[in-house]
Amino acid sequence: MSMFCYQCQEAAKNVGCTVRGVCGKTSTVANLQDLLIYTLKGISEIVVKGDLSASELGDVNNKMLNGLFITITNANFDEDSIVKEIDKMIEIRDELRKKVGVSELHDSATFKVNGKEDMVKKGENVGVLNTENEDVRSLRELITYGLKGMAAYTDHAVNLGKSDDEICEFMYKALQATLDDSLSADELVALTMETGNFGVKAMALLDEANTSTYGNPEITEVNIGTRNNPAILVSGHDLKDFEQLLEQTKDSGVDIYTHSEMLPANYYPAFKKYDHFVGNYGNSWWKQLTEFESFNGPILFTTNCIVPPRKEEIRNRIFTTGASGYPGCTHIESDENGKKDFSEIIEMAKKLDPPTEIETGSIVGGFAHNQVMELADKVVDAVKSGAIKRFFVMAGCDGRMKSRDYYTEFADKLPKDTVILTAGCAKYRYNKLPLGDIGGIPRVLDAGQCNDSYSLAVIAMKLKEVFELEDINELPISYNIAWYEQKAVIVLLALLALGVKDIHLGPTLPAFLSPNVANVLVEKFGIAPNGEVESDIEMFMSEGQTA
Ligand code: SF4
Ligand code: SF3
Repeated sequence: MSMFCYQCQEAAKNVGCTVRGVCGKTSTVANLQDLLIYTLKGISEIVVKGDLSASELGDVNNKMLNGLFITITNANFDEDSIVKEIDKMIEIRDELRKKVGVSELHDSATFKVNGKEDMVKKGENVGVLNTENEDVRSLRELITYGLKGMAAYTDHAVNLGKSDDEICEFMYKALQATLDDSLSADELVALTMETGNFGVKAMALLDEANTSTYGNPEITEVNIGTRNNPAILVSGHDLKDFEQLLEQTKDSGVDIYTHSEMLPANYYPAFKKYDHFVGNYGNSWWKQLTEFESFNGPILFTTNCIVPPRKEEIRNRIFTTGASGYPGCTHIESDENGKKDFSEIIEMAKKLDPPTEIETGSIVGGFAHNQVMELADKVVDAVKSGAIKRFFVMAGCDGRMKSRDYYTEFADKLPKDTVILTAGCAKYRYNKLPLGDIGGIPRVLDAGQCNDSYSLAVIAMKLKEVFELEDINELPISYNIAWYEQKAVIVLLALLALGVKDIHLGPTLPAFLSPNVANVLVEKFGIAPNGEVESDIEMFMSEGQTA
């Protein structure tokens, strides 16, 4: 076995990738990522034992967030940039160690490596399987993956000037705890729940950062056709990068389109003012190789999900920034003030053909919490009159496996008096189906990116208030969530922390849940895998009560 990774839903045989990732990650990248995480755990031990506060750590917090983000599925495949990151983190770690002068530290806080090969070897010995007890391993990884998701959300907020020391301090504490052999399984379960609580805080922080900077998302008809100008396609999740590119392409004759998880940028008032922002091109992340081919112009990845581009011609048109990276693609760094110079992409776009149209028409979105609350009276009336019988939260991720057809079929076969609440790229499984509306309320309400799943929790909490219910689980809302990468893990933990029960999770339960840990989630929270479409719909429709 040259690597072991089971952090995403597409882990080989739903056990783990051991030779090369199904995602395309090489064993070298996997081992380097394991070492990067290990180094961050070492830093965390020094921070915790040295009693350092996040405020005195300053930029180290941001580097810790970025380091975690780099290891999220499909974010960064670039060995050299991960090596650089490890070197940087070891330097920070050693400086902190000198500063606090604590002794008796874990190997992660003191190990030395010399060059890439040495790093890979070390990484092979400090990864997931280094924890022998499968339940402890499962809980440690569940927490670590939750922290990766939390880091992504916090990192986006930081890019918009919002941070929260409490979140970072918790992250150091939790990272350190995953190497602490004295903790019992019960203590790790408690820490998992605390991770969910901080997940809610991180998502609220990002929501505040996005809406205070760009306004509240509003109902928007998004064009999915094309125009006849050269253009740049923007993928990933970072709105600050998107804004900078829009500004730099103003009056350049180059159009801008969103791809995959950047689609919700279309819903923000601040971006609507740009005439050269045309709409969305294409679908979910896993269809990118064919869609990039027909797009013709350059593509900017602001974060995950990258699919390894096999053709050199496409690789040459891909640019990465932030935590994302791919070998052979140009990476754009920011200056010390967070400014990025996108002129190379813009110049390339001018020389290339306009996009080839692959679809025409529009899709509707922009139903984040503020917009839904503006429609609250209509929604509440529809529930009271029985026009809406049940809501289905179908947020989360999409993936390339055939088993995900379940979600298309599920959405299609749901009774016509139900409404889907969604966020994340899971929506591409059904957002172009003609599902109609209920008295003017579309049957698919898209709140935005996976990063905006917080909106769905806010909507549920507000509805609970309006219907004067004691418990969020009394609402006529069912949760049928699709997961793929680690941001979905923090969304799940956040929902559990908010008291949501009976979440169905698919298309498979995570490989990193040991049978005992899965049992805890089943018994305490009613988590269940999905089954067959018809029987699942029947079961959901018969459960609970309408308000
Ligand atoms: Fe496998 Fe997923 Fe890990 Fe990639 S991220 S190596 S597909 S488990
Ligand atoms: Fe999608 Fe990668 Fe998770 Fe942001 S783009 S939801 S999978």
